[in-house]
Amino acid sequence: MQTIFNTIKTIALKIDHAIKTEDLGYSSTENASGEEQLKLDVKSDYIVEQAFMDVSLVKALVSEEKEEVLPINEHGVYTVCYDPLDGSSLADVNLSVGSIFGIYEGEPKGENLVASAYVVYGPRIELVTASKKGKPLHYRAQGEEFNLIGEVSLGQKGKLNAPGGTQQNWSAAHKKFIDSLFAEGYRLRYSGGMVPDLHQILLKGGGLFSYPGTSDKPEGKLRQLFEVMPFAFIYEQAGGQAIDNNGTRLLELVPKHLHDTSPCFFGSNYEIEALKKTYGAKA
Ligand code: P6P
Repeated sequence: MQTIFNTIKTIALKIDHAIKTEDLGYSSTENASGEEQLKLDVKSDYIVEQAFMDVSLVKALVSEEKEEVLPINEHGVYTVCYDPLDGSSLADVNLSVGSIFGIYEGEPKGENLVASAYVVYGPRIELVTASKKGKPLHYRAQGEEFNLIGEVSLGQKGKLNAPGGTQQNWSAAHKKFIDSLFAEGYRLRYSGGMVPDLHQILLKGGGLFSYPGTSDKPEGKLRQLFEVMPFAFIYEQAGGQAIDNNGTRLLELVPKHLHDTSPCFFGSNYEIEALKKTYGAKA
């Protein structure tokens, strides 16, 4: 797996350079989810594809920016599902954005996720990697080197609340729950970038990130294979929980299509248990 993580480090440096130097305008194309692509989305996807092209362990790539699976090596072991530049539309207002990677052994589904990683492109480039052994590991780039900062561990209860989705389209139960956290003194921390928002909760000891099913997006907005499950893996390895609106572990999801989404809740144990209680089984 280290070969794959090292490839992600190379990718991170190249995408960071692209963010800092390339055109932030829109291309004339759309991704598989019908979202208009930035030139940066296309460039970042190309950087990832080229980097993994020569990694013999990789059987195939699944990108948020591509409709279909891209076969790489028929003798490979892992399918890498990735969002090359999540929250890319935030780049032109100079907010942090990120890349997300899920590494699956066999059919891409929750139970086959064996490792994941994400990169945050902010004031510094930061990387978090996770495998089935031990806590996630947090790295910070210094020039071309990624220095290990330490293990990532979620507290039992946090202070941060990152409520996603258009509030006027939340269910009454969801609004009641989110307001109850604020009434307990939680602080609002939501940038609209999944990667920095979840990174902040992980590093600041805990809290809740939620992107529920809403009246306009009943199945949520975030994609199972390359956004939801890679972070679910990291949150669980860090000692937290990650569930859907039925209270099911996100790592038990089996997507029917590559670009399926899911309502998702990531957090420390206290917040997730409170969520389950408030909603009963259906969150
Ligand atoms: P909303 C960015 O477009 C993204 O995919 C995630 O990074 C982020 O968490 C979410 O959408 C934000 O969506 O509807 O709250 O603006």
